Amino acid sequence: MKYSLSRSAFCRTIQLGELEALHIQHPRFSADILLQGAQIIRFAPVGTDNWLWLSEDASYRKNASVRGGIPICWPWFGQLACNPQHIRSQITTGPAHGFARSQEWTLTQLSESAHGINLVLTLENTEQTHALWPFRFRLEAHFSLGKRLELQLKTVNLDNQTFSISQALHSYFPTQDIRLTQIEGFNHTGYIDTLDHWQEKQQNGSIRFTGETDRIYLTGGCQRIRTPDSVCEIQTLGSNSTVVWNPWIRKSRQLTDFAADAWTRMLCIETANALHDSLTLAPGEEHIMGLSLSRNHAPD
Ligand code: TA6
Repeated sequence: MKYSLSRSAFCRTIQLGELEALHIQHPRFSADILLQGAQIIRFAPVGTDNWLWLSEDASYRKNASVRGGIPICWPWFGQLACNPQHIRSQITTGPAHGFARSQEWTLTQLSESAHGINLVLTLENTEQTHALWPFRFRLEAHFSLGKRLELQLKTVNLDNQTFSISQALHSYFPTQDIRLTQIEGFNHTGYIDTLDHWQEKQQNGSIRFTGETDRIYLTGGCQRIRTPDSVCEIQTLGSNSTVVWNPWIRKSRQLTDFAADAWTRMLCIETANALHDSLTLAPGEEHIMGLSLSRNHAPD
């Protein structure tokens, strides 16, 4: 059931290129969430810049993910062929990162207060999705925006058969310089290096970037992005795998809507259920994977 914005104090719909977005102007923050893919592309508490990175070359087209913010990768993460057998075996082919990010979601809940806003965007199976992935499902993106950015993605199996998924909240973060950025929270954690024959390796200390980086860390929990001028903390829920990605110079040239030097100003830390951490849901079963972002200024 579509929620009407007619009585909303802080939310209205706007048009960005071919796409419709929820534009939120709250006394404490502003935000923009695309209805396509339930993709939040901007969250800026008063007095701060966007906590999320959004490509300056981003285009807003139907059926194409927008470069930045938090794309929702579902019902598989990455290339289908790189997924575990029980996920690959459900269908023959499909787009990288699944189809949820290119579907039109519906605003189904909204509550507003002086402290912030809670809203839910929902996607249910359609003929189009069923042709791609033959299962009945409900997907709910629960946003809780205020002092923090909280996003919880709930998958519900509405079918009479079991299905398996992998998924990720493909969060893009800004930095003044990736070469002066480090990620804490993965010390002594194993990771799969997708750029080195998917070998398992061990992380020692903080993650630093000296080249193209595309790793699946075998843990969730509390992570910290330390950039030259801020510290962003990510608290995850229902996730035991995290993708860390920066395309660096060469890969950047292969990316859509991505300036040649944009790699210096962004990184992705993606809360996931991937590989060993993928999920199998029985009929009626549900799973919630989520993140909570908070941010403060780096100590001088
Ligand atoms: O999450 C990392 C990754 O899988 C990279 O390998 C790269 O493909 C990136 O996602 C971007 O994918 P996209 O389809 O959004 O261009």
